[in-house]
Amino acid sequence: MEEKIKSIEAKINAFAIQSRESLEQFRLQFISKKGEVTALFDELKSATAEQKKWLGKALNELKKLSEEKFRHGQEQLESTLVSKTFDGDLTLPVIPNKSGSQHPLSLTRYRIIEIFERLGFNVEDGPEIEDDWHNFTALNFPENHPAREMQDTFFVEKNPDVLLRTHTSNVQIRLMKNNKPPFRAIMPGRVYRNEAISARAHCFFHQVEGLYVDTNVGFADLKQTLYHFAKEMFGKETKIRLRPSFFPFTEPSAEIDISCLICHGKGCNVCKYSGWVEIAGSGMVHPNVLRNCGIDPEVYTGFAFGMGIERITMLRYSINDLRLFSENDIRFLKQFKPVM
Ligand code: 2NL
Repeated sequence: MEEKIKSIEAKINAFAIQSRESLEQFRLQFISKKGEVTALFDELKSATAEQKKWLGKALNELKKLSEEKFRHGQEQLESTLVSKTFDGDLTLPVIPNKSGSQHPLSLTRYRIIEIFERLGFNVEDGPEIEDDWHNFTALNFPENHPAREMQDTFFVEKNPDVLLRTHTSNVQIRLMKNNKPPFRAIMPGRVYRNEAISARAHCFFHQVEGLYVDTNVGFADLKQTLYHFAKEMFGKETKIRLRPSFFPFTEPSAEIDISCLICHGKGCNVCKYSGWVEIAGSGMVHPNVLRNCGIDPEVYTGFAFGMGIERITMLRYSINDLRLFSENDIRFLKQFKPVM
């Protein structure tokens, strides 16, 4: 055993690491699972307790020697590669620059912004920590509405209530309250709801809301704007369907469905065999909401809508689990467009 250690030590010291190939050769011969140093550790098992004392120490030193030689060789190779690259040999391959990629939710957000900017919508931003008035009261939520409950909303403080916004409508309220119409804007941002995490729900997600307030804005404007959006986002063959709905802040209200991109109406898993997929909620801004923001509903009307960025991204890239968006698994993230 002592002889073996000496001979391997000599081999390590004599080994010349001059290239990537010899570095790998060194690793295989000494350090890898089947390497000579590793093999000695296996032999250690059959040594007597007395032998183990000094053998263990000698082997650990040998191991350290091989690893240090490997690391040193690696550093030398890298620095010669760098100095060669800058020493005038322009034919050497470049050292690859690992760039990251854009998050799929960002890619979708950018695309949504692009579509609405071309229709003259501004992008607005606001706080994620909000008071009760901007998140609920101004939006015509009744005092006892279930969304206000502790089970549905994250509270930062109670009485007076401070909470994590449950939608980005608070931005529209601030916009309308502090400015004069007309308004044409979209509000992308993160929102929070007290829900158990699963493939279909998360305690935070992303939304884009939109608002158009002016004289003579009607339901036809809402319909045409969202039809245009659907065609730009999902392809010009896309059809839309409006279904009656209810929100405290709009009247009338409608859910917006698009024709299923996967089966084109034939029926599939994604559309639950209906041929239609819900992408947004919408409606004409409730006169109470306009009044709450100091806007005369006899003069001005408007439409508003809200959509989930996760949902649109899942449809766009056929992603079937919401948790992928927040796990930061590099194998998922690097499938999307690289950062330029
Ligand atoms: C949905 C529904 C919607 C709005 C959001 C809104 C905001 C103001 C006034 C009126 Cl300040 N409406 N926002 C309107 C209709 C629907 O979102 O299902 N979102 C995922």
